Amino acid sequence: MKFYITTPIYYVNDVAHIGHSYTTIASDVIARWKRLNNYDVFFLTGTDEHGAKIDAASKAKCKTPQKFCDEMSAKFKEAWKLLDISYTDFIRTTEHRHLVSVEKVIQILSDKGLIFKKKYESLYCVGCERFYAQKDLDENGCCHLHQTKPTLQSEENYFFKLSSFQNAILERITNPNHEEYLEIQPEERRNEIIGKLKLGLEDISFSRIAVEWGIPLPFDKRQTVYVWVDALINYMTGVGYIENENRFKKYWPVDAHLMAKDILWFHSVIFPAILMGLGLPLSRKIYSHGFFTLNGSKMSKSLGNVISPQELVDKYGVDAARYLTVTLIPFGSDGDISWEGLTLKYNEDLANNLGNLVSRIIKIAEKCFDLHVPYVEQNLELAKNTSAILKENFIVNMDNGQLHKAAQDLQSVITFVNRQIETDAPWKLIKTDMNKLAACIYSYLQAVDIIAMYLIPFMPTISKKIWQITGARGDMDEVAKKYFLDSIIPENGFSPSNAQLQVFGILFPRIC
Ligand code: ME8
Repeated sequence: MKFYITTPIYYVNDVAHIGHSYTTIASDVIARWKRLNNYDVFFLTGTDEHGAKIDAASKAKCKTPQKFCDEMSAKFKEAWKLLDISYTDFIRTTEHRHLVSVEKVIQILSDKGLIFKKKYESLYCVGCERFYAQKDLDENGCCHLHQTKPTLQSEENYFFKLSSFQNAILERITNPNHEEYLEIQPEERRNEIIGKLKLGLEDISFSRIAVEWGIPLPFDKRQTVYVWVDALINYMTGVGYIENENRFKKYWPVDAHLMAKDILWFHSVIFPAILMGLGLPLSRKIYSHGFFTLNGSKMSKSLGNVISPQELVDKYGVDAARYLTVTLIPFGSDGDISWEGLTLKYNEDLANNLGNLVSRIIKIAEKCFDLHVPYVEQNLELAKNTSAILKENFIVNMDNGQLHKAAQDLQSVITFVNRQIETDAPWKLIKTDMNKLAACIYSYLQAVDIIAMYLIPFMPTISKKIWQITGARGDMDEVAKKYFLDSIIPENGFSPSNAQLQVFGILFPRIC
């Protein structure tokens, strides 16, 4: 089965910070989880490079827009490499393949009579790259997100007949039995969209006359395509809309879009309308997470108020940075991030719980059996219980994008195994019953192997390290794929008796 997942394409006027990282790591965790569950995954991310905002940012740096975009887009790629993001493709809206796609989409919509010319006057926020009605602004007439006053713009533009799709979109968002049901998570956000949709839809301008840095309309080269329309089409270009028809047929439609709530409207209303206009199937699911502040303030590079991927990795290491970023704030809620909060979670979940579990088992195995636990009895009870608990909760939470809950499930099971060790008190068995001690360690190792397989999506490198430490057999990804397919624990366990265990430095050193 195929699974097509996307992040937003990020504006290149900014560099990646923990907000962008959250969406991208969350998408990566889901993509890796689906791969482990034997899906053929296409994972798309990229950069949004046209429009007035990028044009202005490039001018401020005295660079041509293209050069500016090349440099900034490369920085996003570097950030995702650093965070071990396993994307299938990285789309840039200034690529030729995208230009061809956008031209084609606009031409089809125009040929179908869905595009018309109209004189228009409204308030435009360059930060959001969108028009606002006065009622959408705050009491000072400012945009809620940027806290700036939109400027009045008056143009003759090409409009899209968005209003004609109102009922069709409502039907697809509200009726789970509709064959093109578009699921929006969480419920609260879905209800907001439905409420807004019920108020009615106005036709929307699809072109700009005053913005040069964009893709010219195929039928009127004096105007460029509105940057949001250009941007949404990336999801089609990325899987080969024009350049690779077979690939497009294989992966379309999108199975999961991830983003924050700021851009949900575009994905749940404008994009579906474009797809319906083109006669293409709609995306299946949208996960919309909350918006994060840092120490109570908006994150912004110019305010010096950001946490960058590099800072995260320097402090916690790659895998811990990934884990902390996506599990600190409950999915769907807004939240405030701080270094203190991240470090607290690091120490609790990783140093004290997971790291301690692996280290105490290996220490006893080293001390008593020189890292080869002899064959005595293959007790898989603990592994079976671990497996059962995770199977029940973790899978559902992952499928609902509730990554913080899936991580809590993992933590509970790690605590469960740690408690079992307390109950068995293996340090007392050293003096009384070496056979029982060997059986206990064997059983802990199998439970840790199961935990490590569930950890793969969050911590692709450390999970493999744990697999080596416990002397587990076979290529971990392959073993995990088989295990997730049939949930069967091999008769001899994953780490056989007498396997060579490995000592290691501290997996997660405590941070003060
Ligand atoms: O909107 N908290 O790009 P963008 C949580 N180019 N998530 C955050 C965040 C924060 N403080 N800051 C950024 C655009 N994000 C368009 C998208 S898609 C066809 C076009 C994340 O660079 C979050 O995913 O402003 C949010 O939706 C996205 O970055 C906005 O990125």
